[in-house]
Order: sequence, then C-alpha cells, then structure tokens
Amino acid sequence: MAMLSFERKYRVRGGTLIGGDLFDFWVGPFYVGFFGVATVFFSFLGTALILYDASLQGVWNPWRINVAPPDLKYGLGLAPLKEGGIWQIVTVCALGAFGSWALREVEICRKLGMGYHVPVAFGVAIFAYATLVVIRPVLLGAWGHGFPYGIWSHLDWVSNIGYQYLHFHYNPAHMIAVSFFFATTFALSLHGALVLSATNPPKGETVKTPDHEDTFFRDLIGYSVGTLGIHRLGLFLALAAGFFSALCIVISGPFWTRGWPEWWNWWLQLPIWK
Ligand code: 07D
Ligand code: 07D
Ligand code: U10
Repeated sequence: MAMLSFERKYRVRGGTLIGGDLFDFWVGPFYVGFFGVATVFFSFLGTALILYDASLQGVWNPWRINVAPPDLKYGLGLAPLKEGGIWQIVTVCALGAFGSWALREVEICRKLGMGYHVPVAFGVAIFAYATLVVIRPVLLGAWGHGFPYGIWSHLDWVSNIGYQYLHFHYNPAHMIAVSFFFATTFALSLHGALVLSATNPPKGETVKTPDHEDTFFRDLIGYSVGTLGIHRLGLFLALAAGFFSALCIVISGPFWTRGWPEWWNWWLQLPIWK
C-alpha cells in the first residue's frame, strides 16, 4: 500500500515499551513493534491449533468448527490435549494476542503523543472476554465453564447458560448492559446523523458550524452536550455496556445460583408491604 502523504511525517522513532529500536519499523501500512511480532506469534499459533482440532474431528465447515473446553472433572487443572487441552492453549494464545494488540496500540499512542483512550477501551472488551473464560471459570472451579470456540457452538453455550438461570432477561446487570448497548447505538446514530447533516450539505450550500449542531439540539430538547461531550458520552456508554456485560455473567453462578426471576423476590419481601 502506498504511503499516504502525511504518514512520513508521523512515522517517528521511539515510544516503544519493550525491545527499543529492534522492532521499531513498519511493514507496508502496519507498525510492527515487539507487540506486533507477539500478536502475529499468538494469532498464528492459536489459529493453527484451532485448525489442528478441526482436523482431529474432520470438521472443515467453518460454521461448525468447535474447540470445546475440558470436561468439568478436570477442574482447574491441565487437560489432555485432545480433551480440552487445545482449548486451554488457544485461550492463552487469544489473551496473548489481544493483550499484545492493546500494547501495540499503546506504543502507537506514545509515538503520536496521543491519549490512551483506544487501548483502554479495547481493554474493557478484553476484560469481558477474560471474565467469560478465566475469571468466572476460576470462581466456579473448572475451566469447563468457559465458552467453546466455534461460530455456532458459542451461540449454543450462550443459550444454554441463559436457560440454566431460567430467564436471563431478569438478570439486573444484563438489563443495564442491554440498555447501555441500546443507548450506544442510539447515541452513535444521532451523532452520525447530526455531523452529516451539518458537514455534508447538498452541492452549492455552505458547510454548517458546530454552533448549528449545538443549536439544533437546544431547539429540540433544550440542551446540547457539545461536540467534545458527545464523544465522551459515546465512549462512556460503550464501555459501560461492556463492563455491565462482564458483571452480569460473573454474578451468574459464583454469586447467584438460582433462576434470575427469583432474585426479584427481594421486592416482594420489602417490609413496606406488611
Ligand atoms: C463487526 C468487528 C469484526 C469482528 C468479527 C468477528 C472470528 C471468529 C473463529 C471459527 C462485532 C471475527 C470472528 C475471528 C472465528 C472460529 C473458531 C465486531 C465487529 C467479524 N464472539 N456472538 C458473533 C466472537 C461471545 C454472540 C459473530 C468472538 C460470547 C451472539 C462472530 C468472541 C457471547 C452472536 C462472533 C465472542 C457471544 C454472536 C459476529 C470473543 C457474549 C450472534 C460478531 C473472543 C458476548 C453473532 C453466529 C461481531 C453471530 C455473533 C465472534 C464471544 C454471543 C462469529 C471473536 C461468548 C448472541 N460472535 N459471543 O460482529 O452471527 O462482533 O453468530 O469473545 O448472533 Mg460471539
Ligand atoms: C466478550 C467480545 C470480546 C472480544 C475481543 C476481541 C478477535 C479478532 C480478527 C476481524 C462483550 C476479539 C477479536 C477474535 C478478530 C479480525 C481480523 C464482548 C466480548 C476481546 N442478550 N446473554 C450478553 C442481549 C439473552 C446471555 C451481553 C440482548 C437471552 C449469556 C449483552 C438480548 C439469553 C450472556 C447481551 C439478550 C441470554 C449474555 C453480550 C435480547 C439466552 C453472556 C455482549 C434482545 C437464552 C454475555 C460478558 C458482551 C455477557 C451476554 C445482550 C438475550 C444469555 C449485554 C440485547 C435471554 C449467558 N447479552 N441473553 O458481553 O454478558 O460483549 O458476556 O434478547 O455471557 Mg444476553
Ligand atoms: C475511527 C474514527 C475516525 C477515523 C477512523 C476510524 C474509529 C475520527 C479518522 C477507524 C474506523 C474504520 C476504519 C471503520 C471500519 C472499522 C470497523 C467496522 C471495525 C472492525 C474492523 C475490521 C473488521 C478490520 C479488522 C482488520 C484488522 C484487525 C487488520 C488485520 C491485520 C493484520 C493481519 C496485520 C496486523 C499487523 C501486525 C500484528 C504487526 C505487523 C505485522 C505484519 C505486517 C506481518 C509481518 C510480520 C512480522 C514482520 C513479524 C514476524 C513474525 C514472527 C517472527 C512470528 C511468526 C510466528 C509464526 C508461528 C509463523 O473515529 O475518525 O478516521 O478511521
């Protein structure tokens, strides 16, 4: 890919966390760095192991590939390779690849003198994944509580775990997470629409200013959160969605073992009804 005109100016040395100058170079448009090499290593190894597991089962339909976690009887120990051991190594590779990707983002931020918002945000997604395959299984005492790696099979896992708690929609943290996801798409659609309406006028008309954007929302709802504020709000909503997702699954099992509808009995037991 050709280098864009401004890229040469920003391709500066330094800012690496580890490895000094050794990996401080670009391949085409991609910054490499120590963590780029680490990402490549972990993702190659993880993908190769998924394909190896697929070959053991003779399943080559990509939708149906399934790398299953170990049986619950192996607890928090290491399982034989063909009985969940592959899942355990793939999990290490996934965490290694996601973590390296986040640290590569940090190095790029440092090179450019930017804030760490992007790696922090990705960190919340990694945290949600780690909650599913490390934190919750450890709290429950077996790696077998992790989800299986397969496009179809992981949907079965979500459905099964949902019904294990009778009605997952009654999980209060799930409600908050879902609402934050809905709020995120709502905020993004408002923002995308507002920016396009102001900055992409029909031919012959002038581009409108942020004042127009502020005024639109003051006219409509009496308040404008502002051009910087909407980005802060968007980031907050999205990270809160991820955080409450992790919360809703980590409390299911380790901290609440019955059906989620039953949790709401506290309401019926309030002394004010007596
Ligand atoms: C658009 C950015 C691009 C990313 C993409 C995903 C792979 C997997 C691996 C064959 C928004 C690339 C996919 C590399 C191939 C193998 C072994 C991001 C965009 C296009 N899910 N999930 C999907 C993952 C979990 C759930 C699709 C990953 C939890 C439901 C895709 C993880 C729970 C539905 C996928 C993960 C859960 C999906 C589209 C990790 C709760 C769907 C994803 C690492 C969070 C939807 C067939 C997408 C679907 C879907 C990937 C975890 C629930 C295959 C990598 C266990 C209910 N998930 N998922 O667009 O169509 O994300 O499934 O945690 O309905 Mg999932
Ligand atoms: C975990 C993904 C992390 C991804 C990473 C990056 C690659 C690279 C490479 C493209 C967290 C991966 C990158 C692989 C790709 C290239 C080149 C994100 C993760 C690190 N639910 N539910 C949620 C809704 C029901 C159930 C979360 C809605 C039913 C269970 C969210 C509905 C039952 C679990 C959510 C609904 C049920 C969840 C998912 C509606 C089933 C979870 C988002 C409208 C019968 C999961 C932490 C998330 C969770 C979860 C939404 C219905 C069960 C809030 C909208 C009633 C068991 N559900 N759900 O977590 O909290 O993203 O996971 O009905 O475990 Mg639910
Ligand atoms: C936003 C924005 C904004 C913008 C924007 C954006 C948000 C203000 C200014 C950005 C948004 C978009 C572009 C919109 C579209 C985005 C989405 C819908 C999100 C989803 C994205 C995707 C689906 C795309 C995903 C693509 C990816 C992840 C790229 C894949 C990359 C690779 C395969 C290479 C990664 C590079 C690495 C790891 C480092 C470099 C490595 C290489 C180049 C490979 C060569 C390797 C080496 C040199 C190392 C050697 C390796 C070794 C030794 C190990 C080997 C081991 C073995 C086992 C073999 O707000 O406005 O506009 O644009």
